[in-house]
Amino acid sequence: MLSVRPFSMRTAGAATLACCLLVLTEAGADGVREFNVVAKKYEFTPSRFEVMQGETVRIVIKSADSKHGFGIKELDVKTEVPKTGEPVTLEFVATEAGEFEIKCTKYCGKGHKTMTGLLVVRPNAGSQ
Ligand SMILES: [Cu+2]
Repeated sequence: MLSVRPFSMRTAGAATLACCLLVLTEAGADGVREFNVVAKKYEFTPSRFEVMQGETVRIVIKSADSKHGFGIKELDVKTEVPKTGEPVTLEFVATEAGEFEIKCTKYCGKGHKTMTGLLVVRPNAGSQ
């Protein structure tokens, strides 16, 4: 069950949220937290990513329409997402706890500026 998308719907209610928190306790079998993301005018789906500090995060992202970008400035993470729909994989370690804004880094039209997401890195209990 590695391809479960724990944070798929932005309309998630309380029940779904409780379920998500359970999922959050299990990283993938290889210790990597993987998310499959679709970029589409003008949103990322899912758009919110929650990981634990110290985890390796793998984002596999593809576009459903035009060229997009996926960037987290504070973490020096940036990639282009081609319009062909070819998935792009990026991987980084969430060394710092906090909330980091995700932005589309390629101009993709009128709503480009609103094409954002959020990476939430929860602190490890022992690290504070
Ligand atoms: Cu854009």
